[in-house]
Amino acid sequence: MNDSNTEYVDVVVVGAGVTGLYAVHKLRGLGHSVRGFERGDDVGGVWYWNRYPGARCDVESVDYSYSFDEELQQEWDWSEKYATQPEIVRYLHHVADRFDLRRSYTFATSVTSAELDEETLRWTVRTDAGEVVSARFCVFATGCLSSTHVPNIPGAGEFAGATYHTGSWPHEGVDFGGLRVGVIGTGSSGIQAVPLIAEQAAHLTVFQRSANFSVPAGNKPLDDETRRLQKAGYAERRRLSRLSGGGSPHAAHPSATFEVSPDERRAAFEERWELGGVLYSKTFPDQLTDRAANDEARAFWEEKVRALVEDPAVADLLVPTDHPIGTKRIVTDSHYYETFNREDVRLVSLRKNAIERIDATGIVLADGTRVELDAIVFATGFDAMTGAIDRVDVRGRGGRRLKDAWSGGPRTYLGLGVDGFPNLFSLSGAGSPSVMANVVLCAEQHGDWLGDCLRHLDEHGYRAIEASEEAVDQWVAQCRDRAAATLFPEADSWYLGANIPGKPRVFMPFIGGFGVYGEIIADVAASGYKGFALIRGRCGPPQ
Ligand code: NA7
Repeated sequence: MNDSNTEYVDVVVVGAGVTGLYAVHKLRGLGHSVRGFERGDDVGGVWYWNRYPGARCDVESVDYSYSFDEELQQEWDWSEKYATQPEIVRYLHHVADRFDLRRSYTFATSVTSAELDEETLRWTVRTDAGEVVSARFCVFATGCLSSTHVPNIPGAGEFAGATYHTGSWPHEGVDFGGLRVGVIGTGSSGIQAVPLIAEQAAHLTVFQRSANFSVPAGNKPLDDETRRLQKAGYAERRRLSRLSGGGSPHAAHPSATFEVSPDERRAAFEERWELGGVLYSKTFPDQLTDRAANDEARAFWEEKVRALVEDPAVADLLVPTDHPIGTKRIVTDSHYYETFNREDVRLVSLRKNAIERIDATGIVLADGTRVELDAIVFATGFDAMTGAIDRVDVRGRGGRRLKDAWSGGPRTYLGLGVDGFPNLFSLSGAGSPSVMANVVLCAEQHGDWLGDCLRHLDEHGYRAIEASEEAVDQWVAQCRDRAAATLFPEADSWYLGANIPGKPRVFMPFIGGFGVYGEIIADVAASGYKGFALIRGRCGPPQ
């Protein structure tokens, strides 16, 4: 029955980040009616929320930009090698304006539930604003790092000062001038924020549970000539990126670590160090699979970092001992290590002296030391990959909740489909390479695949597509086995859900590389969508 309060569309897209925006553009361009919902009051996704000082992308700006439109690619000028959060938001606003994407979205509105009607195989999507939309396809582009994690520290509610989480930073900004600030967490967010907060605050205490590997970005302004060359070389740059492991044009050294002489090895590490940041994880192809090779990379890193830190005792604390280099994403920093040479910055290792509680005036450590604070910044990360989708009450066949289906870890086929949830797609999420690659190209890869898939369904008279249980089992096993062949499982990372107490320890991303993954999903499409059941019958809204 046609309910007058219900809007009927072909596709609902949840999320207006990099991935959702492209999906809306692509599917609209193919003639589908699309309704988008976004929790924030404008486009941007992760870049809308993560406005902390120092927030910056760790993929070079020339690569962290859409490739689908040559004019867009040529007209946009990035000002720095690594773009800041405000510049990325400006870029996404530009994209939204240029392709008139906002008209498809309702902002400041969260999707609360999505329920399958098993008879029509349509999805009824409800929002916190009371809207009800019936969609043939329900597409989650909810991001991998959008559900913030605040640890449960006793007494946190008693703190009289201000508290912030890097992942939901006040839009009006924060003035730390004259304040005693504590930052808890030394992942990407903490490491990026610390140097800037140190510049502002009267005193900064950094509370580090695990030391992290970070490599200076080597960030710099881009001049006109560099931009001209980058734009002229875009076609080749994108070609190489699409073949690559990480969605950028950089390839590892052609030889394995110990196939080259010590001098050559050192020169290769030096070159990668100069390239900057996360790219250091791929100097040699065996760096993340062979422990001895990894140790070589780690030793070079340690030498570099110890040279930046004046106090050897502080350097000792900053050198990770609990995981191989690169098995947590290497952070891309600007002056992080040098910040610990400041008189007004102190590093507290929580491994040596844990946080016992927070009270009205600060943080009390296990040895009884009290750190008096005016503000606490939680840089404590996210319920990654599954947190955002878990917030929505998604019910598939037999009323089964997605959350229950995923209670042992996310289960997808290709990161795209889920058995028991026909016509539901997850883009750039669990089971895909997005968190290990350049998410902008991942967004295009998934958006294009989805567009082709929907066209295939329509052209062949199918109303629905549903991953088989067997294909899902095999994909989950493939993601697990590919990770098991590397050093990644040795780190307690968010890739494994290890940062969230009680979360099942399952390796969630596809680690085989962006290019390899692209071949796999293209092959599935070319085969007529093997691993999926294609379901015949009438589609479109009920009469
Ligand atoms: P991350 O990388 O998950 O980092 C979170 C940090 O917070 C990390 O240092 C954690 O230590 C620390 N943490 C988490 N819980 C606690 C508690 N209970 N006590 C003390 N410290 C804690 O999140 P980010 O936001 O920095 O970065 C996320 C991604 O964004 C990053 O990987 C890039 O891809 C971009 P731990 O290491 O768990 O011991």
